[in-house]
Amino acid sequence: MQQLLIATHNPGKVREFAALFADLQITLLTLDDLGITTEIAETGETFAANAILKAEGYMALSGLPTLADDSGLEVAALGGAPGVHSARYGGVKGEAQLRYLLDQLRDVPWHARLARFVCVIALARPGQPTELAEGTLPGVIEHEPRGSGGFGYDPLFYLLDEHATLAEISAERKNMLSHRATAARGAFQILARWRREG
Ligand code: ITT
Repeated sequence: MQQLLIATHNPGKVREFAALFADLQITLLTLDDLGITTEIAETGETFAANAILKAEGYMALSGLPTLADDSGLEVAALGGAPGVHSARYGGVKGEAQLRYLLDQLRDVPWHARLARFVCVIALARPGQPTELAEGTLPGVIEHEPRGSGGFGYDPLFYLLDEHATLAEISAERKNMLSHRATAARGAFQILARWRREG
């Protein structure tokens, strides 16, 4: 196996995967590189179901071994929301989405703001069963956004061990400890085996 399609429209994820797979001697291609503009609907109710839908859907379109992830934020005080709906939570994007989440947690004190990021990576290749790797990262939802690194909910996600939000630590540090990094380490092992198999 020489090439792997990283099937995401999120440039933040492309950057993180490129760094996480830098040591793997495989050429990483993006949907943009292949001119694929099709959107595969994420209709699953779990991260795994959506990751599989995307990996198998984009593999069918490209004919290439394909990696897709589904990831999101689960907030305990919101019963696990936004979960698989993280990307479109509140029907808004960017800063407005952070404000929307803060509004939902307006009266929730520090000790009850427990949350976690979840990432499930699906790896699909033609004619073989799709394989999965998972990672999670626990944290606490801040009262105000802090930091400018990362993407999505990072400025609100406070890490107790780092005394900082995910948007305040370096990209290198995020890529050591994030939910996506843990899942990517599992995916790395799967891809190394695929390479050995040819
Ligand atoms: P693709 O489906 O094209 O990969 P997406 O952004 O829609 O891109 P997801 O469906 O996996 O990706 O939605 C994940 C959302 O969860 C993402 O848009 C962020 O809002 C949030 N999220 C996931 N990982 C994150 C991270 O590391 N830091 C901050 N927010 C994250």
